[in-house]
Amino acid sequence: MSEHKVYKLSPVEVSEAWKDRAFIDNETYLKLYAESIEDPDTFWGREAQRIDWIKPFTRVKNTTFAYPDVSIKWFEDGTLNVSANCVDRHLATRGDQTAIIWEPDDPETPAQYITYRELHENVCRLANVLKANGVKRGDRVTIYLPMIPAAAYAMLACARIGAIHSIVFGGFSPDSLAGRVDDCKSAVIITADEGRRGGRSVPLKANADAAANKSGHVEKILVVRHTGGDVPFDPSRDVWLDEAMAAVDADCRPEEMNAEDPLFILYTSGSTGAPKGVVHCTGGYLVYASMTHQHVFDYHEGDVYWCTADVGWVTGHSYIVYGPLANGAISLMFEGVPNYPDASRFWQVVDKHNVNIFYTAPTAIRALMGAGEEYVKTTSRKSLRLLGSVGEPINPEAWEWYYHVIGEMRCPIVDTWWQTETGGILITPLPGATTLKPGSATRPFFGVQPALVDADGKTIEGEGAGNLVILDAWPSMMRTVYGDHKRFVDTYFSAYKGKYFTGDGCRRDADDFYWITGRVDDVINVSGHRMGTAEVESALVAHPKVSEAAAVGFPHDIKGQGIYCYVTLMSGEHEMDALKKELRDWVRNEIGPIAAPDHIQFAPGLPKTRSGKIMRRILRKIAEDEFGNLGDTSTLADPSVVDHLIENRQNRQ
Ligand code: 6R9
Repeated sequence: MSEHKVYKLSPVEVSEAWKDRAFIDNETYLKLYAESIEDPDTFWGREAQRIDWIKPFTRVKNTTFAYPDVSIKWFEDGTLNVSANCVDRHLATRGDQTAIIWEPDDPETPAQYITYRELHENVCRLANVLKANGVKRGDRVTIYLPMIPAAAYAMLACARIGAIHSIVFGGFSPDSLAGRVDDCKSAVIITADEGRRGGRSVPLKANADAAANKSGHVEKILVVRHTGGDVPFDPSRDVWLDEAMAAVDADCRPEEMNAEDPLFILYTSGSTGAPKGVVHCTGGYLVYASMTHQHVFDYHEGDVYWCTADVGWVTGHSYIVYGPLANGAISLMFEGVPNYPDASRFWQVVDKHNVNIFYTAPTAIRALMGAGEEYVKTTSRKSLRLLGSVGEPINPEAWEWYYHVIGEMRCPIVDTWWQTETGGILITPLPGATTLKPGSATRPFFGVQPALVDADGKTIEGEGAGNLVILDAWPSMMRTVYGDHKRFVDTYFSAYKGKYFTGDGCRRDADDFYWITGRVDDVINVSGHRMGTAEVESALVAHPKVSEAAAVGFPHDIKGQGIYCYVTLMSGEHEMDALKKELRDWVRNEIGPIAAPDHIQFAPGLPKTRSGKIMRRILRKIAEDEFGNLGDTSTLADPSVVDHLIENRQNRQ
């Protein structure tokens, strides 16, 4: 462990360039943090002025975590429009400045530079197309798009007319898409003919068709012509967006929305059941996304900022689109993958567009680290000033490589901890203010009160480890689970009454710095993507030959965690390798490639308690190769099951 290594990346110590740049030094951080906790109304009332309000709010914070009456409202009587904030208000000063740099999958295809003025026209036209197709304020619109500028147009067009978008990651299967469409009863899907990733095409329109046929709700599919591929088209239901956008007005009045009106729904995996529709609202979300984007990345006017996430995940929402565009930033959107055409691609793109701020996931860093330094050394990267990490704990080795090899000891690393539910970054260093420790997300952002509790809910003071909870509300937190407020309250506020439970384990060191250790619930984090074990299991048991299944995570060098499944077959079925492949493909088809199990082990029996509960703790240990340390097995109904599982465990990696 390199915990003892501490990087004092204050502006003075790192570089001259830093000295005059950072917005916030340590003293300012401590002062503002104290104010944000002691007097949130004053702090957030002032910070909220960073965005434009149509009708100013008179009340700032009105929140309670009291179980079961959890209620979160911020700026509740204010009105605004998110798209006006992200687009229109920049027109006077930055109309001709680039808003979005689009870098395509294929490096031979020219990049696109979309100015704020062009963004405005595209958003307005798409908004008018939505209206012409019957979308009204409050309606849900599903977006199933690749990483192309139209994804940002679609999000902002929904925000403009007060429709609620629900983005479904392009890697999800038709079934997963249909499930999400049905849950929020969305009558419109916006998709593209095809996506392009790593030189391969993704059949988005065909998937959307399959989902629409399965779902009872889809009335219209709006299709972006992207690759020009030959795709099925049903004129009674489908609309080519380029034609429709050319035919409507280039201006569209933004709807006046209440601060607490929903802005979007984003489905995410939890420990149980189907993915939850996390609901984020208008005012608090935008204030917080904008503020964190400015301060965590120390974003200054004219900086080129690149977040490599997909807009299908929350990181893409808050830190490719809403935060950066609210700040009038230049946001780079990349269609491709880190290793196509080869492992130099990220750094070539950095050089091509003179990227100053680069934000990616540990899984990408580890994969590129594995590919070797020669892919890095052929590039300059001189434009880089700051590096960010998100999605899972970054192991100190990957941190060091990122710091030394990519940033050449010039760039601070902001290890940002947050979740779909939190809407924005909650625990993070502030460059220029925070001493960095490789592997630690360090300290809370303004207004965030983390705490550690033990299994009984007792608060752990000072140095120690426990479950990470947040004690009070922050502006961008989720408001509810779409259509199921009780599930919201039960999932996040019932384990430790009066506190928001994150699902993460965490350690706090003697300097009060936080070290996230990973999920403590049944969520697996595969390459930074959340996967519920329950989802994988229910996909497996839907297969006619499977009687029972249990999925657990295991440590994986590149992906952080991999998926290991124990499968009991129906009697009479044979345990064959071909069936393992069939089951892997089955899960891939049911959920999407990110859920495909790394290992499947046939198990005639699963370890269960006498009351019939599967003992996942034991399955996890076996998958982790720690079967010398299985803990108490005395409550097992049939202990011999475990010996069989150990004998037949799969060789990993
Ligand atoms: C933004 C995002 C959330 C879960 C979260 C935690 C893990 C995210 C992290 C991190 C350690 C970091 N996580 N960032 N763990 N250090 N910097 O990733 O949202 O997809 O909802 O995942 O990811 O376990 O609970 P989401």
